[in-house]
Amino acid sequence: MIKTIATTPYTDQKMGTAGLRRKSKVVTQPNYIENFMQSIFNVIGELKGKTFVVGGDGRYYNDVAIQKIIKMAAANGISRLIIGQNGFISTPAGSNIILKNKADGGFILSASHNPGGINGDFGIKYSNHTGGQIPSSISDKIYQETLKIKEYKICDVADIDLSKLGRQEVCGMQIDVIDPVKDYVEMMEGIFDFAAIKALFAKGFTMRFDAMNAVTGPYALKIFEEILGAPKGSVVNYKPLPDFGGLHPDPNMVYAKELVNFMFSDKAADFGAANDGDGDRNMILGKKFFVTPSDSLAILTDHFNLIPAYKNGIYGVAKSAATSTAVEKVAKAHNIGYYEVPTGWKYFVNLMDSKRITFCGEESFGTGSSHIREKDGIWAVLFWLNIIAATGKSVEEITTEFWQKYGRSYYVRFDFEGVDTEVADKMMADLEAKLPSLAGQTFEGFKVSEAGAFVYNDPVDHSSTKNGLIVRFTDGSRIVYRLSGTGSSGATIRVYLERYSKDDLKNDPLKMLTEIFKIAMSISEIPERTGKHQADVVT
Ligand code: G16
Repeated sequence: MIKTIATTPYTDQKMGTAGLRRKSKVVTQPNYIENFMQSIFNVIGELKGKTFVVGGDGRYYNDVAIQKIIKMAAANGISRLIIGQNGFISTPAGSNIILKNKADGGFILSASHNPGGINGDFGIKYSNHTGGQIPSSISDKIYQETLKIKEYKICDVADIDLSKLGRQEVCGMQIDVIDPVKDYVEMMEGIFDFAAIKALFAKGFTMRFDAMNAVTGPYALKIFEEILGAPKGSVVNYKPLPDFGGLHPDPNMVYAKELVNFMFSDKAADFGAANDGDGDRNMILGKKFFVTPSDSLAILTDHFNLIPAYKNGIYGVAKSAATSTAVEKVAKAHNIGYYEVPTGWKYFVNLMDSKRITFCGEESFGTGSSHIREKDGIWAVLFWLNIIAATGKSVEEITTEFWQKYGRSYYVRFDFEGVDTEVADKMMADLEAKLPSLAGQTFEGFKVSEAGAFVYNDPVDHSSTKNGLIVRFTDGSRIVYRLSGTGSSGATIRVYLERYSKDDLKNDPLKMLTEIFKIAMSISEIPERTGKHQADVVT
């Protein structure tokens, strides 16, 4: 039943910040998935005896791609697949399943926060035995393989029924269809004080969790409503849909509009949160109050001792370079390790495995800990609920007290989308060449202390990665420029701005960053080069 099929390479199968992400219409071309998967299998080499986890966020084409992966895995000699019921597994739950079962890796079919559907995006995140996504050294090898692929192997059988839990066999390979929620819930119960959070809801505390018609709906219903007793109706948009019901499942102030409007209305709940398509991103809101992801990481870290799993101490904390420096001050105060890495959760994996860090987070609405090797949306929400339960304070009070203690890092990200790739690359190259000469110069009253490329030297595997450009000012303000690695067409230029204030705590971030924004535009020449005088998305 095993067939070898001839194929020709696609030249666009290079992975980005987190796996392969392309338009659905690209991925559905003949042999596109087959070429990519066979290239991965070829690079892994010996597959006999190996176990992989397979699932996805339920977006369009997940069902078709999962069947292809099962049949190819069997034909290539993989011994066992662990698959989420009906093909569903969130990214954080997938990482846990890999670690718990000591699997050799896994495939989560998702384009994360990108829209789904035939006109949306599709993607594949590939993790190894660490439970985290593969390092660039491996994804580079896979890309090289995709350029010379000539054939793939597939088992010629009917589609496999993934609706029933339990064991079955396909072409000599064992398949275990599992409940994707159960292990994840157990893990969360082992980390947080569920009794305290339950008592909080019993006292009348209200929340709204927006699953954005994506994968976290079943997880959130089970945890927040069923187990913790949040009022029925607290979890909204909980049914995963192939096109996310037309939503753009990116939990930020722009795309989680429905939740934001509710939380900024007079009917607001005490607490609001949203997750993205595959459940690894989170947004935290209080009543008429937004917590930036950078502040959220710093606040969670500052309160580690309130959480049962962390109360005996944490190793350290890491953030991506583009994330604000708020957490650096917390790390100093608690005298714990502090690391700055390139954008991409995979860069945290070595730090977690070597016990250098326990927490990590990014400006892109990602927070997590070493309980798994991916960021974890529901974990972040439970962490906040646990802090609220333990302190009896609101989201706004917790955040304001944090600013009073450490000062406030005003932070805003500006995205310039759909830029011509050549224009964006040239802009970054020219800027990199120009930056060192800016040191010592003053713009709009801000003096540049140093400027140049961000280079990360991994302390564990000693690899070196260049990611983005940073301009630092003498007062602690910063501008970071990067090209996004998660888009599916064209280039997105991200400009991240930060300004620190010790005592001006209740100002408007955009107002505080007016001058820095002007400087960022003038030194990069983004308006002149792209024709865009305003960012497409501001978060
Ligand atoms: C992925 C990565 C994150 C990264 C984000 C944005 O998240 O795992 O580490 O911060 O992309 O990357 P970029 O700025 O290159 O678009 P996700 O949630 O999309 O998998």
